[in-house]
Amino acid sequence: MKLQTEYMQDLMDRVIKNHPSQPEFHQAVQEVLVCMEPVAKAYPEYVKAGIFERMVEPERIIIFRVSWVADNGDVKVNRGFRVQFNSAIGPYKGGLRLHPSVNLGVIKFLGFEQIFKNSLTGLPMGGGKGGSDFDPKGKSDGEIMRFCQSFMTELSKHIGADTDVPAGDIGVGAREIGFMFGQYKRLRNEFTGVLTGKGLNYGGSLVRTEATGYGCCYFTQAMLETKGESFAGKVVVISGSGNVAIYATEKATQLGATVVALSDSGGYIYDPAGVDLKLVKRLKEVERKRISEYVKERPDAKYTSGCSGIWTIPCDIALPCATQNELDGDAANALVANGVVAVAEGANMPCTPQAVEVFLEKGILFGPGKAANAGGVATSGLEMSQNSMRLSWTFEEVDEKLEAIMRNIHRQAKAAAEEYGEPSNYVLGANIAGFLKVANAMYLQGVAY
Ligand code: NDP
Ligand code: 2IT
Repeated sequence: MKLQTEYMQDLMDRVIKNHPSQPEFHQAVQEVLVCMEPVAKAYPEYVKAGIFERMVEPERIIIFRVSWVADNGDVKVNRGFRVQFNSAIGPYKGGLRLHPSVNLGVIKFLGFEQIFKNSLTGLPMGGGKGGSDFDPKGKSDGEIMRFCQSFMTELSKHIGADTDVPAGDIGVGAREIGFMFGQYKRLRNEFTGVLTGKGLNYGGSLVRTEATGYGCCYFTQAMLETKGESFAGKVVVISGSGNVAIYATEKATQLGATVVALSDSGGYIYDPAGVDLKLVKRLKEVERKRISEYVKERPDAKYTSGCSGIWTIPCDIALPCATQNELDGDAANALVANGVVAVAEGANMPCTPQAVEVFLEKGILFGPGKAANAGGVATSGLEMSQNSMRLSWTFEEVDEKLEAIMRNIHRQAKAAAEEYGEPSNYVLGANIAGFLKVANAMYLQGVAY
Protein backbone atom coordinates (compact mmCIF):
# COMPACT_ATOMS: atom_id res chain seq x y z
CA MET A 1 0.00 0.00 0.00
CA LYS A 2 2.21 2.79 -1.32
CA LEU A 3 1.31 6.44 -1.76
CA GLN A 4 1.14 7.52 -5.42
CA THR A 5 0.87 11.30 -5.29
CA GLU A 6 3.47 13.82 -4.20
CA TYR A 7 0.88 15.64 -2.11
CA MET A 8 0.04 12.62 0.06
CA GLN A 9 3.66 11.39 0.24
CA ASP A 10 4.72 14.84 1.43
CA LEU A 11 1.98 14.82 4.06
CA MET A 12 3.02 11.34 5.22
CA ASP A 13 6.67 12.44 5.42
CA ARG A 14 5.65 15.36 7.62
CA VAL A 15 3.61 13.10 9.90
CA ILE A 16 6.64 10.85 10.38
CA LYS A 17 8.90 13.85 11.00
CA ASN A 18 6.52 15.64 13.38
CA HIS A 19 5.50 12.53 15.32
CA PRO A 20 8.72 10.52 15.55
CA SER A 21 8.97 7.03 17.06
CA GLN A 22 5.24 6.36 16.81
CA PRO A 23 5.08 3.42 14.36
CA GLU A 24 1.47 2.46 15.11
CA PHE A 25 0.31 6.03 14.44
CA HIS A 26 2.27 6.14 11.19
CA GLN A 27 0.76 2.81 10.15
CA ALA A 28 -2.80 3.98 10.77
CA VAL A 29 -2.25 7.29 8.97
CA GLN A 30 -0.54 5.67 5.98
CA GLU A 31 -3.47 3.30 5.47
CA VAL A 32 -5.95 6.15 5.48
CA LEU A 33 -3.87 8.44 3.25
CA VAL A 34 -3.52 5.68 0.63
CA CYS A 35 -7.32 5.57 0.48
CA MET A 36 -7.54 9.38 0.38
CA GLU A 37 -5.65 9.83 -2.89
CA PRO A 38 -8.76 9.54 -5.08
CA VAL A 39 -10.67 11.68 -2.55
CA ALA A 40 -8.13 14.51 -2.82
CA LYS A 41 -8.60 14.36 -6.59
CA ALA A 42 -12.40 14.42 -6.33
CA TYR A 43 -12.47 17.22 -3.71
CA PRO A 44 -9.76 19.80 -4.53
CA GLU A 45 -11.53 22.20 -2.15
CA TYR A 46 -10.55 19.91 0.76
CA VAL A 47 -6.92 20.08 -0.31
CA LYS A 48 -7.12 23.88 -0.44
CA ALA A 49 -8.80 24.02 2.96
CA GLY A 50 -6.04 21.88 4.48
CA ILE A 51 -8.52 19.21 5.57
CA PHE A 52 -6.06 16.35 5.14
CA GLU A 53 -3.34 18.15 7.13
CA ARG A 54 -5.81 19.04 9.86
CA MET A 55 -7.23 15.51 9.99
CA VAL A 56 -3.87 13.93 10.95
CA GLU A 57 -3.11 16.46 13.71
CA PRO A 58 -4.89 15.92 17.06
CA GLU A 59 -6.86 18.93 18.28
CA ARG A 60 -5.48 18.45 21.80
CA ILE A 61 -3.26 16.02 23.73
CA ILE A 62 -3.30 15.75 27.51
CA ILE A 63 -0.50 13.84 29.28
CA PHE A 64 -0.47 13.60 33.04
CA ARG A 65 1.11 11.92 36.03
CA VAL A 66 -0.97 9.30 37.81
CA SER A 67 0.36 8.45 41.26
CA TRP A 68 -1.36 5.90 43.46
CA VAL A 69 -0.66 3.84 46.57
CA ALA A 70 -0.09 0.08 46.31
CA ASP A 71 -1.42 -2.31 48.96
CA ASN A 72 2.00 -2.49 50.62
CA GLY A 73 2.11 1.30 50.98
CA ASP A 74 4.52 1.93 48.12
CA VAL A 75 3.75 4.92 45.90
CA LYS A 76 3.59 4.03 42.20
CA VAL A 77 3.64 6.40 39.24
CA ASN A 78 2.14 5.86 35.78
CA ARG A 79 1.49 8.08 32.78
CA GLY A 80 -2.04 9.03 31.77
CA PHE A 81 -3.06 10.09 28.26
CA ARG A 82 -6.10 11.54 26.54
CA VAL A 83 -5.89 12.42 22.87
CA GLN A 84 -8.81 14.60 21.78
CA PHE A 85 -8.38 14.06 18.08
CA ASN A 86 -11.36 15.50 16.26
CA SER A 87 -14.60 17.15 17.42
CA ALA A 88 -16.08 18.10 14.03
CA ILE A 89 -19.18 15.91 14.31
CA GLY A 90 -19.65 15.57 18.07
CA PRO A 91 -17.99 15.44 21.49
CA TYR A 92 -14.74 13.44 21.56
CA LYS A 93 -15.61 9.80 22.11
CA GLY A 94 -13.47 6.72 22.55
CA GLY A 95 -12.17 4.22 25.04
CA LEU A 96 -9.49 4.14 27.71
CA ARG A 97 -6.81 1.44 27.53
CA LEU A 98 -4.86 0.22 30.56
CA HIS A 99 -1.92 -1.89 29.40
CA PRO A 100 1.86 -1.69 29.92
CA SER A 101 2.35 -1.27 26.14
CA VAL A 102 0.40 2.03 26.12
CA ASN A 103 2.33 5.09 24.96
CA LEU A 104 1.42 8.28 23.14
CA GLY A 105 1.80 6.72 19.67
CA VAL A 106 -0.56 3.86 20.52
CA ILE A 107 -3.20 6.22 21.88
CA LYS A 108 -2.83 8.46 18.81
CA PHE A 109 -3.33 5.57 16.40
CA LEU A 110 -6.42 4.52 18.31
CA GLY A 111 -7.78 8.08 18.47
CA PHE A 112 -7.17 8.59 14.76
CA GLU A 113 -9.04 5.40 13.81
CA GLN A 114 -11.84 6.38 16.17
CA ILE A 115 -12.63 9.52 14.12
CA PHE A 116 -13.68 7.50 11.08
CA LYS A 117 -15.23 4.65 13.03
CA ASN A 118 -17.48 7.01 14.97
CA SER A 119 -18.44 8.80 11.77
CA LEU A 120 -19.46 5.48 10.18
CA THR A 121 -21.89 4.77 13.03
CA GLY A 122 -23.99 7.73 11.87
CA LEU A 123 -24.15 9.03 15.45
CA PRO A 124 -22.85 12.45 16.54
CA MET A 125 -19.50 11.49 18.06
CA GLY A 126 -16.03 12.92 17.48
CA GLY A 127 -12.85 10.89 17.89
CA GLY A 128 -10.65 10.47 20.97
CA LYS A 129 -8.81 7.85 22.98
CA GLY A 130 -6.95 7.62 26.26
CA GLY A 131 -5.35 5.33 28.74
CA SER A 132 -2.28 4.59 30.76
CA ASP A 133 0.73 2.28 30.90
CA PHE A 134 -0.66 0.94 34.20
CA ASP A 135 -0.81 -2.87 34.17
CA PRO A 136 -4.02 -4.13 35.82
CA LYS A 137 -2.81 -7.76 35.82
CA GLY A 138 -2.21 -9.09 39.30
CA LYS A 139 -3.49 -5.94 41.02
CA SER A 140 -6.01 -6.13 43.86
CA ASP A 141 -9.43 -4.49 43.59
CA GLY A 142 -8.19 -1.83 46.02
CA GLU A 143 -5.18 -1.02 43.86
CA ILE A 144 -7.34 -0.86 40.72
CA MET A 145 -9.73 1.49 42.55
CA ARG A 146 -7.00 3.81 43.78
CA PHE A 147 -5.40 3.92 40.34
CA CYS A 148 -8.74 4.69 38.65
CA GLN A 149 -9.54 7.41 41.18
CA SER A 150 -6.17 9.08 40.71
CA PHE A 151 -6.45 8.79 36.93
CA MET A 152 -9.93 10.35 36.98
CA THR A 153 -8.88 13.14 39.35
CA GLU A 154 -6.89 14.68 36.50
CA LEU A 155 -8.98 13.41 33.58
CA SER A 156 -12.15 14.93 35.08
CA LYS A 157 -10.82 18.41 34.25
CA HIS A 158 -10.88 17.64 30.55
CA ILE A 159 -14.02 15.58 29.94
CA GLY A 160 -17.79 15.99 30.24
CA ALA A 161 -21.03 14.65 28.77
CA ASP A 162 -20.93 17.32 26.02
CA THR A 163 -17.12 17.57 25.75
CA ASP A 164 -15.47 14.18 25.80
CA VAL A 165 -17.01 10.84 26.81
CA PRO A 166 -14.53 8.00 27.51
CA ALA A 167 -15.40 4.29 27.76
CA GLY A 168 -13.63 0.92 28.05
CA ASP A 169 -10.97 -0.73 25.94
CA ILE A 170 -8.21 -3.25 26.79
CA GLY A 171 -7.99 -3.55 30.57
CA VAL A 172 -11.01 -1.33 31.20
CA GLY A 173 -14.36 -3.01 31.81
CA ALA A 174 -17.33 -2.53 34.11
CA ARG A 175 -15.22 -2.54 37.30
CA GLU A 176 -12.88 0.24 36.16
CA ILE A 177 -15.69 2.34 34.62
CA GLY A 178 -17.53 2.09 37.97
CA PHE A 179 -14.54 3.39 39.94
CA MET A 180 -13.94 6.19 37.45
CA PHE A 181 -17.60 7.22 37.30
CA GLY A 182 -17.78 7.29 41.11
CA GLN A 183 -14.75 9.55 41.27
CA TYR A 184 -16.02 11.90 38.55
CA LYS A 185 -19.35 12.25 40.34
CA ARG A 186 -17.61 12.91 43.65
CA LEU A 187 -15.35 15.59 42.17
CA ARG A 188 -17.94 17.36 40.04
CA ASN A 189 -21.08 16.75 42.06
CA GLU A 190 -22.76 15.84 38.80
CA PHE A 191 -24.57 12.69 37.66
CA THR A 192 -24.18 12.78 33.88
CA GLY A 193 -23.40 10.43 31.05
CA VAL A 194 -19.69 11.31 31.17
CA LEU A 195 -18.59 7.73 30.65
CA THR A 196 -20.20 4.85 28.76
CA GLY A 197 -20.11 1.18 29.64
CA LYS A 198 -21.62 2.03 33.03
CA GLY A 199 -23.38 -0.52 35.23
CA LEU A 200 -27.03 -1.13 34.35
CA ASN A 201 -28.35 0.31 37.60
CA TYR A 202 -26.53 3.62 37.27
CA GLY A 203 -27.09 4.69 33.67
CA GLY A 204 -25.53 1.93 31.60
CA SER A 205 -27.13 0.53 28.47
CA LEU A 206 -28.20 -3.04 27.89
CA VAL A 207 -26.11 -4.69 25.13
CA ARG A 208 -23.06 -2.41 25.67
CA THR A 209 -21.12 -5.35 27.13
CA GLU A 210 -21.97 -7.56 24.16
CA ALA A 211 -21.92 -4.83 21.52
CA THR A 212 -18.45 -4.96 19.97
CA GLY A 213 -18.41 -8.75 19.57
CA TYR A 214 -22.04 -8.94 18.44
CA GLY A 215 -21.51 -6.02 16.05
CA CYS A 216 -18.43 -7.67 14.55
CA CYS A 217 -20.54 -10.74 13.76
CA TYR A 218 -23.39 -8.65 12.32
CA PHE A 219 -20.89 -6.93 10.04
CA THR A 220 -19.33 -10.26 9.04
CA GLN A 221 -22.77 -11.71 8.37
CA ALA A 222 -23.53 -8.78 6.06
CA MET A 223 -20.27 -9.40 4.16
CA LEU A 224 -21.02 -13.13 3.90
CA GLU A 225 -24.50 -12.43 2.54
CA THR A 226 -22.97 -10.66 -0.48
CA LYS A 227 -21.62 -14.11 -1.45
CA GLY A 228 -24.80 -15.95 -0.54
CA GLU A 229 -23.11 -17.27 2.61
CA SER A 230 -23.74 -17.06 6.36
CA PHE A 231 -22.23 -18.12 9.70
CA ALA A 232 -24.31 -21.31 9.73
CA GLY A 233 -22.11 -24.40 9.73
CA LYS A 234 -18.85 -22.41 9.59
CA VAL A 235 -15.72 -23.02 11.68
CA VAL A 236 -14.48 -19.84 13.35
CA VAL A 237 -11.15 -18.93 14.99
CA ILE A 238 -11.17 -15.93 17.34
CA SER A 239 -8.10 -14.45 19.03
CA GLY A 240 -8.24 -12.91 22.48
CA SER A 241 -10.55 -13.95 25.30
CA GLY A 242 -11.55 -10.55 26.57
CA ASN A 243 -14.72 -8.54 26.12
CA VAL A 244 -14.73 -8.48 22.32
CA ALA A 245 -13.66 -12.11 21.81
CA ILE A 246 -16.16 -13.51 24.31
CA TYR A 247 -19.20 -11.81 22.77
CA ALA A 248 -18.04 -12.48 19.20
CA THR A 249 -17.94 -16.14 20.24
CA GLU A 250 -21.43 -15.89 21.72
CA LYS A 251 -22.97 -14.32 18.60
CA ALA A 252 -21.11 -16.51 16.09
CA THR A 253 -22.38 -19.54 18.00
CA GLN A 254 -25.95 -18.18 18.07
CA LEU A 255 -25.70 -17.71 14.31
CA GLY A 256 -24.89 -21.41 13.86
CA ALA A 257 -21.08 -21.44 13.69
CA THR A 258 -18.59 -23.44 15.77
CA VAL A 259 -15.86 -21.37 17.44
CA VAL A 260 -12.86 -23.69 17.90
CA ALA A 261 -10.12 -21.44 19.26
CA LEU A 262 -9.50 -18.50 21.63
CA SER A 263 -6.31 -17.01 23.06
CA ASP A 264 -4.72 -14.56 25.46
CA SER A 265 -1.26 -13.02 25.47
CA GLY A 266 0.19 -16.32 26.78
CA GLY A 267 -1.15 -18.75 24.19
CA TYR A 268 -4.22 -20.29 22.62
CA ILE A 269 -6.68 -23.12 23.15
CA TYR A 270 -8.01 -25.36 20.39
CA ASP A 271 -11.26 -27.15 21.14
CA PRO A 272 -12.51 -28.83 17.94
CA ALA A 273 -15.89 -29.61 19.50
CA GLY A 274 -16.54 -25.88 19.97
CA VAL A 275 -15.42 -23.75 22.92
CA ASP A 276 -17.38 -23.97 26.16
CA LEU A 277 -18.28 -20.31 26.49
CA LYS A 278 -19.73 -20.66 29.97
CA LEU A 279 -16.36 -21.94 31.15
CA VAL A 280 -14.48 -19.15 29.35
CA LYS A 281 -16.76 -16.51 30.89
CA ARG A 282 -16.18 -17.91 34.39
CA LEU A 283 -12.40 -18.12 33.92
CA LYS A 284 -12.04 -14.69 32.33
CA GLU A 285 -14.89 -12.52 33.60
CA VAL A 286 -15.24 -13.84 37.15
CA GLU A 287 -11.96 -15.49 38.16
CA ARG A 288 -9.65 -13.39 35.92
CA LYS A 289 -7.50 -16.44 35.14
CA ARG A 290 -5.33 -17.36 32.14
CA ILE A 291 -6.85 -19.15 29.13
CA SER A 292 -4.42 -22.06 29.78
CA GLU A 293 -6.66 -23.03 32.72
CA TYR A 294 -9.38 -23.98 30.20
CA VAL A 295 -7.79 -27.33 29.28
CA LYS A 296 -7.81 -28.45 32.93
CA GLU A 297 -11.60 -28.58 32.73
CA ARG A 298 -11.86 -29.59 29.05
CA PRO A 299 -9.31 -32.39 28.61
CA ASP A 300 -10.09 -32.84 24.91
CA ALA A 301 -8.99 -29.29 24.21
CA LYS A 302 -5.33 -28.43 23.60
CA TYR A 303 -3.34 -25.44 24.88
CA THR A 304 -0.35 -24.10 22.95
CA SER A 305 1.99 -21.39 24.28
CA GLY A 306 2.54 -18.35 22.09
CA CYS A 307 -0.09 -16.48 20.10
CA SER A 308 0.71 -16.55 16.40
CA GLY A 309 0.07 -20.29 15.87
CA ILE A 310 -3.67 -19.71 16.31
CA TRP A 311 -3.87 -18.60 12.66
CA THR A 312 -2.62 -21.98 11.42
CA ILE A 313 -5.82 -23.65 12.66
CA PRO A 314 -8.04 -24.37 9.62
CA CYS A 315 -11.18 -22.21 9.65
CA ASP A 316 -13.74 -20.53 7.39
CA ILE A 317 -13.90 -17.28 9.35
CA ALA A 318 -11.17 -15.56 11.40
CA LEU A 319 -11.94 -12.78 13.85
CA PRO A 320 -8.82 -11.21 15.39
CA CYS A 321 -10.12 -9.69 18.64
CA ALA A 322 -7.01 -9.18 20.82
CA THR A 323 -4.68 -6.33 19.88
CA GLN A 324 -2.83 -4.42 17.14
CA ASN A 325 -0.53 -6.21 14.67
CA GLU A 326 -1.31 -9.68 16.00
CA LEU A 327 -1.92 -11.17 12.52
CA ASP A 328 0.95 -10.74 10.03
CA GLY A 329 1.54 -11.63 6.38
CA ASP A 330 2.58 -15.20 7.17
CA ALA A 331 -0.51 -15.73 9.31
CA ALA A 332 -2.68 -14.32 6.51
CA ASN A 333 -1.10 -16.69 3.99
CA ALA A 334 -1.70 -19.63 6.34
CA LEU A 335 -5.37 -18.66 6.72
CA VAL A 336 -5.78 -18.33 2.95
CA ALA A 337 -4.04 -21.68 2.33
CA ASN A 338 -6.52 -23.27 4.74
CA GLY A 339 -9.48 -21.82 2.85
CA VAL A 340 -10.59 -18.86 4.97
CA VAL A 341 -13.62 -17.08 3.46
CA ALA A 342 -13.94 -13.99 5.68
CA VAL A 343 -11.78 -12.06 8.15
CA ALA A 344 -13.15 -9.24 10.28
CA GLU A 345 -11.19 -7.13 12.76
CA GLY A 346 -12.84 -7.14 16.18
CA ALA A 347 -9.68 -5.50 17.55
CA ASN A 348 -8.21 -2.21 16.37
CA MET A 349 -5.64 -2.74 13.57
CA PRO A 350 -4.92 -6.40 14.43
CA CYS A 351 -3.84 -7.17 10.86
CA THR A 352 -0.51 -5.82 9.64
CA PRO A 353 -0.49 -3.97 6.28
CA GLN A 354 1.09 -7.08 4.72
CA ALA A 355 -1.75 -9.25 6.02
CA VAL A 356 -4.38 -6.83 4.69
CA GLU A 357 -2.70 -6.88 1.29
CA VAL A 358 -2.82 -10.69 1.23
CA PHE A 359 -6.55 -10.73 2.02
CA LEU A 360 -7.38 -8.07 -0.57
CA GLU A 361 -5.27 -9.71 -3.28
CA LYS A 362 -6.80 -13.13 -2.67
CA GLY A 363 -10.35 -11.80 -2.71
CA ILE A 364 -11.08 -12.73 0.91
CA LEU A 365 -13.97 -10.79 2.46
CA PHE A 366 -12.05 -8.45 4.77
CA GLY A 367 -13.79 -6.17 7.30
CA PRO A 368 -11.44 -3.48 8.66
CA GLY A 369 -11.70 -2.62 12.35
CA LYS A 370 -13.11 0.85 11.94
CA ALA A 371 -16.14 -0.73 10.31
CA ALA A 372 -16.27 -4.21 11.86
CA ASN A 373 -15.72 -3.23 15.50
CA ALA A 374 -17.80 -0.03 15.47
CA GLY A 375 -20.64 -1.77 17.33
CA GLY A 376 -19.09 -0.99 20.70
CA VAL A 377 -18.87 2.73 20.25
CA ALA A 378 -22.22 2.77 18.42
CA THR A 379 -23.87 1.28 21.49
CA SER A 380 -21.97 3.80 23.60
CA GLY A 381 -23.66 6.42 21.45
CA LEU A 382 -27.00 4.77 22.22
CA GLU A 383 -26.09 4.85 25.93
CA MET A 384 -25.47 8.61 25.62
CA SER A 385 -28.88 9.07 23.99
CA GLN A 386 -30.62 7.12 26.76
CA ASN A 387 -28.74 9.14 29.41
CA SER A 388 -29.80 12.41 27.79
CA MET A 389 -33.42 11.27 27.59
CA ARG A 390 -33.23 9.75 31.10
CA LEU A 391 -34.73 6.44 30.00
CA SER A 392 -33.59 2.92 29.19
CA TRP A 393 -34.37 0.83 26.16
CA THR A 394 -34.86 -2.95 26.38
CA PHE A 395 -32.19 -5.45 25.30
CA GLU A 396 -34.15 -6.20 22.14
CA GLU A 397 -34.51 -2.52 21.23
CA VAL A 398 -30.78 -1.82 21.60
CA ASP A 399 -29.74 -5.04 19.84
CA GLU A 400 -32.03 -4.23 16.92
CA LYS A 401 -30.55 -0.73 16.62
CA LEU A 402 -27.02 -2.19 16.83
CA GLU A 403 -27.69 -4.64 14.03
CA ALA A 404 -29.25 -1.91 11.89
CA ILE A 405 -26.20 0.34 12.47
CA MET A 406 -23.77 -2.46 11.53
CA ARG A 407 -25.71 -3.24 8.37
CA ASN A 408 -25.75 0.45 7.52
CA ILE A 409 -21.97 0.67 8.01
CA HIS A 410 -21.59 -2.29 5.68
CA ARG A 411 -23.83 -0.60 3.10
CA GLN A 412 -21.92 2.70 3.30
CA ALA A 413 -18.51 1.03 3.02
CA LYS A 414 -19.66 -1.10 0.10
CA ALA A 415 -21.23 1.85 -1.71
CA ALA A 416 -18.10 4.00 -1.34
CA ALA A 417 -15.87 1.12 -2.46
CA GLU A 418 -18.05 0.69 -5.55
CA GLU A 419 -18.11 4.42 -6.28
CA TYR A 420 -14.32 4.56 -6.13
CA GLY A 421 -13.88 1.55 -8.43
CA GLU A 422 -12.87 -1.23 -6.03
CA PRO A 423 -16.20 -2.88 -5.12
CA SER A 424 -14.82 -5.56 -2.81
CA ASN A 425 -12.38 -3.31 -0.94
CA TYR A 426 -14.02 -2.53 2.42
CA VAL A 427 -10.81 -0.85 3.63
CA LEU A 428 -11.12 1.77 0.91
CA GLY A 429 -14.88 2.05 1.34
CA ALA A 430 -14.84 2.42 5.13
CA ASN A 431 -12.05 4.99 5.10
CA ILE A 432 -13.71 7.10 2.42
CA ALA A 433 -17.25 6.93 3.83
CA GLY A 434 -16.00 7.69 7.36
CA PHE A 435 -13.71 10.47 6.20
CA LEU A 436 -16.12 12.37 3.95
CA LYS A 437 -18.66 13.13 6.67
CA VAL A 438 -16.02 14.51 9.02
CA ALA A 439 -14.26 16.41 6.23
CA ASN A 440 -17.49 18.08 5.20
CA ALA A 441 -18.24 19.14 8.78
CA MET A 442 -14.73 20.58 9.16
CA TYR A 443 -15.06 22.38 5.84
CA LEU A 444 -18.38 23.95 6.80
CA GLN A 445 -17.12 25.00 10.24
CA GLY A 446 -14.28 27.07 8.79
CA VAL A 447 -10.73 27.64 9.92
CA ALA A 448 -9.75 29.22 13.23
CA TYR A 449 -7.18 31.97 12.78
P1 NDP B 1 -9.91 -6.98 27.03
O1 NDP B 1 -8.97 -6.36 27.95
O2 NDP B 1 -11.25 -7.39 27.51
O3 NDP B 1 -9.25 -8.26 26.34
C1 NDP B 1 -8.07 -8.15 25.62
C2 NDP B 1 -7.69 -9.52 25.11
O4 NDP B 1 -6.62 -9.38 24.18
C3 NDP B 1 -7.19 -10.42 26.22
O5 NDP B 1 -7.45 -11.76 25.90
C4 NDP B 1 -5.69 -10.13 26.18
O6 NDP B 1 -4.88 -11.16 26.73
C5 NDP B 1 -5.44 -10.00 24.70
N1 NDP B 1 -4.28 -9.13 24.50
C6 NDP B 1 -4.13 -7.85 24.91
N2 NDP B 1 -2.93 -7.37 24.60
C7 NDP B 1 -2.30 -8.38 23.98
C8 NDP B 1 -1.03 -8.50 23.40
N3 NDP B 1 -0.14 -7.50 23.44
N4 NDP B 1 -0.74 -9.69 22.81
C9 NDP B 1 -1.63 -10.72 22.78
N5 NDP B 1 -2.87 -10.64 23.32
C10 NDP B 1 -3.18 -9.50 23.90
O7 NDP B 1 -10.06 -5.96 25.81
P2 NDP B 1 -11.18 -5.87 24.69
O8 NDP B 1 -11.72 -7.22 24.38
O9 NDP B 1 -12.10 -4.80 25.09
O10 NDP B 1 -10.34 -5.31 23.46
C11 NDP B 1 -9.77 -6.16 22.47
C12 NDP B 1 -9.51 -5.36 21.21
O11 NDP B 1 -10.76 -4.84 20.71
C13 NDP B 1 -8.60 -4.14 21.35
O12 NDP B 1 -7.88 -3.96 20.15
C14 NDP B 1 -9.59 -2.99 21.50
O13 NDP B 1 -9.02 -1.75 21.13
C15 NDP B 1 -10.66 -3.43 20.53
N6 NDP B 1 -11.99 -2.84 20.70
C16 NDP B 1 -12.63 -2.92 21.90
C17 NDP B 1 -13.90 -2.38 22.03
C18 NDP B 1 -14.67 -2.50 23.28
O14 NDP B 1 -15.84 -2.09 23.29
N7 NDP B 1 -14.16 -3.07 24.35
C19 NDP B 1 -14.54 -1.66 20.91
C20 NDP B 1 -13.81 -1.72 19.68
C21 NDP B 1 -12.56 -2.28 19.61
P3 NDP B 1 -4.22 -10.96 28.18
O15 NDP B 1 -5.35 -11.05 29.14
O16 NDP B 1 -3.24 -12.07 28.29
O17 NDP B 1 -3.57 -9.61 28.17
O1 2IT C 1 -12.16 1.12 20.12
C1 2IT C 1 -13.33 1.39 20.47
O2 2IT C 1 -14.19 1.70 19.64
C2 2IT C 1 -13.67 1.29 21.88
N1 2IT C 1 -12.83 0.91 22.69
C3 2IT C 1 -15.05 1.68 22.36
C4 2IT C 1 -15.15 3.16 22.51
C5 2IT C 1 -16.42 3.67 23.14
O3 2IT C 1 -16.46 4.89 23.36
O4 2IT C 1 -17.34 2.92 23.40
